[in-house]
Amino acid sequence: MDVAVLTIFPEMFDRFWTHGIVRRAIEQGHLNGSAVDIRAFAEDRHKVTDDRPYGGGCGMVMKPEPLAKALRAERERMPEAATLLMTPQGRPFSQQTAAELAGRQGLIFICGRYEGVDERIVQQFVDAEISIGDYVLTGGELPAMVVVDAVVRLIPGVLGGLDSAANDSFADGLLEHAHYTRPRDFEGREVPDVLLSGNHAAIAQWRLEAALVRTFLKRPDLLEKREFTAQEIAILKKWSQELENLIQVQSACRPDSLSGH
Ligand code: 9D3
Repeated sequence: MDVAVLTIFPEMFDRFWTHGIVRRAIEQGHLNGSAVDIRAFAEDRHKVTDDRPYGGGCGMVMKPEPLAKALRAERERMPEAATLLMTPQGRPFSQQTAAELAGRQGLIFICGRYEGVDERIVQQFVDAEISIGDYVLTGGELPAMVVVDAVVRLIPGVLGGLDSAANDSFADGLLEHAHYTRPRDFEGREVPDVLLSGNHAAIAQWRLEAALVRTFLKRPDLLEKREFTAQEIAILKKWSQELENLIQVQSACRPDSLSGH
């Protein structure tokens, strides 16, 4: 996949391309990433990329001409690419959006700064507007890194068998179970016995239960959107039965349990 990020701060990406999975994807030829300096496409002596808004008001707007020049250059280099504008007004980014973008041959990101980009750039060039969430940042560079990071690991071949994207918790709508490594006893806290049992069926069952209970406690909204498997329904029924039993035992032990309350 070809990725070009149009920005007035290309140096922000220098460390991004050279670490972890992103770096490996580049080394293995799955990703060709570059940050393009919008300022290099400004034609005036001072390389100006912003200007005052028509109609007045505070703040500045990104000028259309340097952006259009940069976009045309990148589109010529990668004609199949989708052009994405990072903006607080965009569609909320999700794992599903990441999966859609991972199927593209190329992506061109426009990182806004100041109050935003001239609207005619949006009309003429942009295929989709993306936000990474409802909070205010100072520009689109970190959001573009977030999107590239989430997309790159979904490109076939980028993740080995070790941590396959198919096993992602968000791919099946549950949070992940807790993880443990050595030592078995860390400052008095022990690893659950079942994980040391070597019983793979029991371990798989524990992991599913742990994922379900964690999702129920931390992100109940994820369960509402989701279709349970038969195995999960069996687990939920078992909990329901255990809670019923607990209530029965409790009420049977109360001093007034024979008085009909
Ligand atoms: C003072 C300016 N704002 C009025 C509330 C508008 C505004 C413009 C530009 C606010 C933030 C920004 C810079 N942010 C981004 O470019 C951005 C962003 C974000 O702030 N939050 C979540 N996702 C994104 S994607 C791009």
